[in-house]
Amino acid sequence: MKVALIGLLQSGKSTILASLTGKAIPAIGSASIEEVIVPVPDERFDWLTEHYKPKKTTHATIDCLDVPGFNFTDDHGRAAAKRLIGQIRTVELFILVVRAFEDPSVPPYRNTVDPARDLAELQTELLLADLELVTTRIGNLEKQVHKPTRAQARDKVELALQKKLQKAIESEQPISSALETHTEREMIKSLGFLTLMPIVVAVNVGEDQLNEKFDFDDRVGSSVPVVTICAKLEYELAQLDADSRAEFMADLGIAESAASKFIRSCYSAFGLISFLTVASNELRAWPIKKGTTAVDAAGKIHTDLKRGFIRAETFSFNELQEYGSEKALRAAGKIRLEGKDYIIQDGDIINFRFNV
Ligand SMILES: Nc1nc2c(ncn2[C@@H]2O[C@H](COP(=O)(O)OP(=O)(O)OP(=O)(O)O)[C@@H](O)[C@H]2O)c(=O)[nH]1
Ligand SMILES: [Mg+2]
Repeated sequence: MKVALIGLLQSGKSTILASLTGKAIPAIGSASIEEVIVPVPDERFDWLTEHYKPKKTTHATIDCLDVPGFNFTDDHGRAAAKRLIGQIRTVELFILVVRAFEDPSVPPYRNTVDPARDLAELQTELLLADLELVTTRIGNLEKQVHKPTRAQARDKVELALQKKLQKAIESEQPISSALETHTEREMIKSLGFLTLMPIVVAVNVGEDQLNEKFDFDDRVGSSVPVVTICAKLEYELAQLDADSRAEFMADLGIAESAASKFIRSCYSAFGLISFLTVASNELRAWPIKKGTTAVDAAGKIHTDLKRGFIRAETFSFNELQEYGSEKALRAAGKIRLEGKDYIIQDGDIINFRFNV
């Protein structure tokens, strides 16, 4: 999965990413997009590592783009933002990072800290970028539909659709709200509309705001996950060794780091689950879309596994924990031999049998 962290200047995007990787924060004011690979936290891993003692463990990862902050307050900033926005149209999820923390040493965007206003500005800019795209497309299609080409009928349908999308944007609605059918979605998929992208809102709060609730329903609708995160604190936590971190978190009354909550919310916003494999001394988590069949899941690992698929030897992590060992599971008849069309469940541990 590829996601982009976007936001206004200095909202804490790079610090959030550094807290997810444990690596250093890159210098402030970078002008180019950096790619950061973030491992997906999975509490099952610790138990499984203890149980199987594999030589190697490989977490599922999320490919995150750290996009330099947008500054829409002047022409130079707008031009830079436009260029950056052009480079993130192909990701699959946007994380909108807005600043709520007060800190006199970090000058706020437009001179005041106001997450709701910043979120509104970001969304308006995304809508404007889409409006530009839609308008250009309508211009082209209007010329094209008069030509008796093979695509004429299709062009007419698309033109009507684009006009509908234009209306939606003009009333400040995202493109996603105006699409009614799968066919419509397919028709415009390749254009890379920004407001078609699923989003997660990350509010970067101060240490004294950890329990504050932020309600942006009137802006983003209630289906958009909103997570609060104190990037600075999370970054400091990430620098500690595991024991001190656990102690520190217990002191603060935190059950799960906000960073890991944050990653999980991206995972679910994107409809992803993980299945696990234990083979050749490697424990590995594989991210797949909910609803993926066994044969397609096998294909994620290797095309040979898909081609020569015989059966998926499957049990769930929870059952393994309950019964204590694979041997006990086998004795209890809990190891299933699933066929090609079996729908993989989150936490399935799978050994693919194949023959090529
Ligand atoms: N007090 C406080 N400062 C923070 C927090 N998060 C980030 N900062 C500070 O804010 C400044 C900007 O943080 P970055 O993570 O570089 O923000 P950014 O969004 O990546 O910035 P640009 O890429 O330049 O837009 C740095 O000086 C951080 O130390 C926070 O939660 N609390
Ligand atoms: Mg940055």
